[in-house]
Amino acid sequence: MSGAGSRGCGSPVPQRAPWSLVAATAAFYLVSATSVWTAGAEPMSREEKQKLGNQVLEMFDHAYGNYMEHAYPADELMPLTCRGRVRGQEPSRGDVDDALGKFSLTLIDSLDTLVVLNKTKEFEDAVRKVLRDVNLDNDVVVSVFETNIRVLGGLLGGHSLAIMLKEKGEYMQWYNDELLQMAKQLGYKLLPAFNTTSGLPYPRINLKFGIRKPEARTGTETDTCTACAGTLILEFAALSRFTGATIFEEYARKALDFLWEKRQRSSNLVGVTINIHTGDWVRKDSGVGAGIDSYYEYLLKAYVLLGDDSFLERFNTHYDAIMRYISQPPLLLDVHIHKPMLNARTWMDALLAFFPGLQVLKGDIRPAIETHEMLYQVIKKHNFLPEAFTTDFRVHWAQHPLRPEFAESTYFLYKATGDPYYLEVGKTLIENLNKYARVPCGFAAMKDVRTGSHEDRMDSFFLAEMFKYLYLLFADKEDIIFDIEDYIFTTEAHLLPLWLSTTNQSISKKNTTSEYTELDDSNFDWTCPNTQILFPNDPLYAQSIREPLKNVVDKSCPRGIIRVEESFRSGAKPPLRARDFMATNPEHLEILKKMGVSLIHLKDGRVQLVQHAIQAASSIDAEDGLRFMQEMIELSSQQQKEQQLPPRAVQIVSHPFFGRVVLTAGPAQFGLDLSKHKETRGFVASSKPYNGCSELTNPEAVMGKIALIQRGQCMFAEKARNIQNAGAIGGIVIDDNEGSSSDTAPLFQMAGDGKDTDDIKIPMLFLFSKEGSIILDAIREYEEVEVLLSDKAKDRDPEMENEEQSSPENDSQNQSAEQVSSSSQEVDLVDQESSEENSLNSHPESLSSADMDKAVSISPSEQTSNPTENHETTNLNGECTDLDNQLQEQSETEEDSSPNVSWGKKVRPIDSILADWNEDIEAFEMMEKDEL
Ligand code: DMJ
Repeated sequence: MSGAGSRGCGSPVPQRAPWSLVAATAAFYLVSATSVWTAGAEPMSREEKQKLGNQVLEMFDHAYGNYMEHAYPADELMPLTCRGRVRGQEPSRGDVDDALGKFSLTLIDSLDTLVVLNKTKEFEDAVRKVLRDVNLDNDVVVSVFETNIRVLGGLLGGHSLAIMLKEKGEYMQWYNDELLQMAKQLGYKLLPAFNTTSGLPYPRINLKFGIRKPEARTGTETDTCTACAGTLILEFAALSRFTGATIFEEYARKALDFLWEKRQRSSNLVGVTINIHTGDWVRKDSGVGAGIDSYYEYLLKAYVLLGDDSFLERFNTHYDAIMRYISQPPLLLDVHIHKPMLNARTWMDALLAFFPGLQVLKGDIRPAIETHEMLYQVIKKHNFLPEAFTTDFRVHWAQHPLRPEFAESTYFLYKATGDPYYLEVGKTLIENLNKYARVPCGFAAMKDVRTGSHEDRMDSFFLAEMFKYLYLLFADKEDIIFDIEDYIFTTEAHLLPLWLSTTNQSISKKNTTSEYTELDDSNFDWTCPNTQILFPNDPLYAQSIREPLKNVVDKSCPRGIIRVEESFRSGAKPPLRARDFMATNPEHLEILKKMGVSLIHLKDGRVQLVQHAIQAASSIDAEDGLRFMQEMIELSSQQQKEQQLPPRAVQIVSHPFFGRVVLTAGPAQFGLDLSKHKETRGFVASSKPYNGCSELTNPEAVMGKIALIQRGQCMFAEKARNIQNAGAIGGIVIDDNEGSSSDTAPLFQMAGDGKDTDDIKIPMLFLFSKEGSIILDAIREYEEVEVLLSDKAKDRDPEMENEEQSSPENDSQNQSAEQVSSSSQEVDLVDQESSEENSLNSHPESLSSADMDKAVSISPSEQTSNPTENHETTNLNGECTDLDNQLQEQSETEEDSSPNVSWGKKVRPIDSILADWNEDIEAFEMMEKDEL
């Protein structure tokens, strides 16, 4: 360990020091913790660890097996419809699809996972398939970043372990660097992206045609994210060092050098997006999550892998800034790079969950434990980490695409502390994945952690990362066929051997700058070596740090918001706060003008704000304008959310679905409110006429059932009345727009007809055509289909699951299911069939600070209200309001919020179900206040 410590502090570079850093850190902690552990979390027996490890293997088989059987050679598995996702054959999901290059992405991303999981035979087969089937020359535009971390990284990880196995003498004896050759081919395909004056790569490239040719359909972009430009060095340097072709490492270093030069000099922070031609920061907000995350990760890991001190010095400089401004333990909050005491937002994204793991590598354990603990409590509240959550731990973006970052940090914290608590955390992750995300054909991403609804999506990183980290968490050294500490994990958890640090070093040290900030170690306890916290003698060290935070999510006053207010008090606030703005106040208009913000009155009564920084009176006024616009965006989006009804769930509960398929449904502004009343359960029946626009001719068929009605030709309320008159207990309106899906269209709420709709007593939900066809297909196949309409999916009955697992129909159970995915989190459009009084809500949340020269539209009623006062747990004076009791009550009732409802044939007495559900209703009402 002394080698690691002295190395990190700038003494001569020992040849294999980086290796020592990784291996020795982990080893020390394991020894100290396992030998003297006395109290705290109970140690986990070897049997239990093995059992959990085996469970991970079984889960991997389920995911990988279904991919290979039903999706391969497509890039990804669509686990609800049980088929491959082929780009161009599915509705576009926007940027997410840029990871798909028709190169069997999931197979390549899974290669080294197979070896880690001791599936050597399967690895050998998989490599043969890659060599036989994968084409890297497709006419498809892909993300340079994603292709690098997933495909180049996957090929290099596969190569690294292939040569390791070959050397062992049993497997892969035929292997002759073929994966490396493919990696090199791909590397050359990515190089044209670097043809910019800055050396920062274009964000996208056409695998066949490169960048510029007209047929490339790319090369016109001006911006890229910092992580996109700064997450290449590990793969590119490994490629150079494996092959001797230095150009790759040179290009990646040049991009990193440029980013380093462009850091904001007074704060030492970087923004989220940068202009690849001018180097100007396009988005000047800065955090450790989306858009920046792996830039920091790669600086530290580049030092570990390549033995180049300049990377460590850069990392330390940034880390110092992160800990000064962004880290507000246990929170990590984005700030502005020029005014780093000013928070840029009041929510955090799920990607930052990797950061505690990186802090472990850095040796700064205390904040790692704190942030990890906070994240774990968010997970315990919502089963998964939502894509974004507020500083008071409400859901901000409700999706969860089975991201591995939290598992990654859990693994590294366990390695560092040896605290069995982290094994229990891993066990919870496994349980939640099996309980909520497992479907018959793989694991489905969560579309909404609140409703438990699924998305027809299983990203390749789930196999590349999640199973690796979970398996390693429970594995002892002898469970893995090689020494994991001889390797470093890339951001996609691909393994690169540390011996590369001493191979083909010819280009090390070129192009490095020497401007580093002299850090004043005296004020910080994250200096290196950190004797204070790196070698805690107390085996209960981690627990003692977690203890004060044990109720942070449910009970404490979020510090981030206080800090926003403090920073405003300290003079960084814009002269006019968004919440105070009144479009009729001449003084306000004058201030706006000074800040370069103009006001446009739209015909529909809304006003639109547009900022042109160059029109501001001074650069300070321009910055004030920027902050004002950001505040306005947050305010406006908050208000929109308040006006929206949350999405609802349609859960198919009858055989052979048993509650496993959960469809996201749009609510209605009339009829029974499912968030306030118990859910409605019943068999479905199509109404006649199908559009439900006149008296039903088949009342006997829909009586006591949930009627299916097609959208169109009359108002939603009219349909509801007609099915209600026929005796239906609920209705599902299915979109008549064929192929529509919540993948590609935002959900909306069905509006009334402008008249009194109190007479409508039954619940009504809306499904897009693809989701609706899942139910229609099920009727065709199984005739009797029972569904549950609710605001949140219910747990499945374990007994039913057992029955189901032994059923031969298990495999086909879900194959008729259709896509339920969406990248949009919004539920705010009012249907075109609604009355004119219901105007469309705008989508200010889709504006980022990068869009500042665009516009924010606000409705007149929004101009003076103050949502912050209603919802944040800190009031505007920065004082903590007392929500403790309310939250306590909520957490108590939440314990029981998922009763075991019987799906399918087995029926519980209605009284018992009602008793359970009444508790749920109370809990949900409480939750609704808090987060929906
Ligand atoms: C992975 O592809 C990589 O970890 C990347 O750096 C960001 N996160 C995704 C998974 O969430």
